[in-house]
Amino acid sequence: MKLLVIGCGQCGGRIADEFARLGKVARSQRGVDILTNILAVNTDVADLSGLVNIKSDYRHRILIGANKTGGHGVGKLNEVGAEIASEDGDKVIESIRATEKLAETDAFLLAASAAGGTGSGAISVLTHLIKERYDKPVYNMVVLPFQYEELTEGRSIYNVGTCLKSIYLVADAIFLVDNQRFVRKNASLQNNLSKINYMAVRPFYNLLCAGEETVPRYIGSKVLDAGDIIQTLSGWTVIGYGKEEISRKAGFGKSSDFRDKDAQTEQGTKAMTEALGELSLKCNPNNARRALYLATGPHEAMSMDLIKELSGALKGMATEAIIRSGDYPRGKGMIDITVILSELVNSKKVVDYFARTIEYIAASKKRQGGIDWDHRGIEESFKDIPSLF
Ligand SMILES: Nc1nc2c(ncn2[C@@H]2O[C@H](COP(=O)(O)OP(=O)(O)OP(=O)(O)O)[C@@H](O)[C@H]2O)c(=O)[nH]1
Ligand SMILES: [Mg+2]
Repeated sequence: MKLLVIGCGQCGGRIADEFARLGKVARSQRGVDILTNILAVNTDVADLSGLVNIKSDYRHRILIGANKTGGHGVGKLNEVGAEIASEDGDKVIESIRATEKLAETDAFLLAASAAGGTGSGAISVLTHLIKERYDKPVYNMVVLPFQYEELTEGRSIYNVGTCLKSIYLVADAIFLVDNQRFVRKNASLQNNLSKINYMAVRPFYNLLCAGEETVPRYIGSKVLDAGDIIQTLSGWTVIGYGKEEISRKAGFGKSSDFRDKDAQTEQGTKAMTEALGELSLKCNPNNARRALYLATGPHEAMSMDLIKELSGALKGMATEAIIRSGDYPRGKGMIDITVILSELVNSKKVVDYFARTIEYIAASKKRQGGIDWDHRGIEESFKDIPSLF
């Protein structure tokens, strides 16, 4: 599957940069192209300059709203980010049009943080703009803030609420990535951020490569291609990745001893358990209506027994989901699993953001006097969360 990735704001730009790095790895290590283009859009010159892997010309690093912000960002006001994106959105469309391999793009992926200003405001506007012009799925990847940010800045909750509402109205699917899930103690924030970006993007590597292979020995017995992924992705979505080394005990599939086969399937299910434990946002798999997994490992390890076992394990967790799956015979000494849970019907985290945004709006309106906010239902109040486009 080939993506055209667009990063919005600082966080989104860095995530797009990580995709660009992964794209280079795919090309050099596997000889496949998984991206048709990578763009970064920002109101901030310094953020754009800090990127490493995205081409540095103005068509790939797109500065918007320079006349309004002087190139210094929008200072967390996501409605300003949205306004600038709609004024300058044609710059992004121009860059998309200039993409040499645009026709090969299977889907767009736009990334941003929900709590900031530029990315949080721009992502829904740009998604809408792209959807109006191209008949391809447009996915979003949205990063949720750290707990300390929520506690210290009321405004960030409001940004998250308005961003989530707006993207839900336009994007075909939204990958949720929770910063707080990835916090590792004893590391500086900057290191954490790069690590989080790596961990958020890493699960896409095999997923995107699998369907692009042309060498017969790397083509699975059940290929997971763009069609399967597009069929799976809908609404709120999470992604996870797990890996397990194939121990000597399990051999490398060459042994016909039944105990070795057994050990291999056991390692496969361990990797599946890890992937489900490391989802980009904590959620109950029973809330997913669609799911997908890809098993990657040495040719000999990709047995029907393994696939049967893995499907059973996922079905046992995501009981309400239609499950798609594939195998990808590539790599050595390791079985790794990528899992996607999609069309989540109930995410506590998302519902909480909406509720807190409504509280935030109610509190600020109450301060201004007027409406009896204490006696309004959630349905009625939901309408009061402004949409950004
Ligand atoms: N995972 C991850 N989160 C980030 C990164 N950079 C910023 N964030 C998070 O993103 C939020 C802040 O949003 P930014 O992306 O910096 O904001 P922006 O879109 O550039 O908007 P303005 O700077 O306000 O114009 C906070 O919740 C940060 O924790 C990053 O590289 N990775
Ligand atoms: Mg910024």
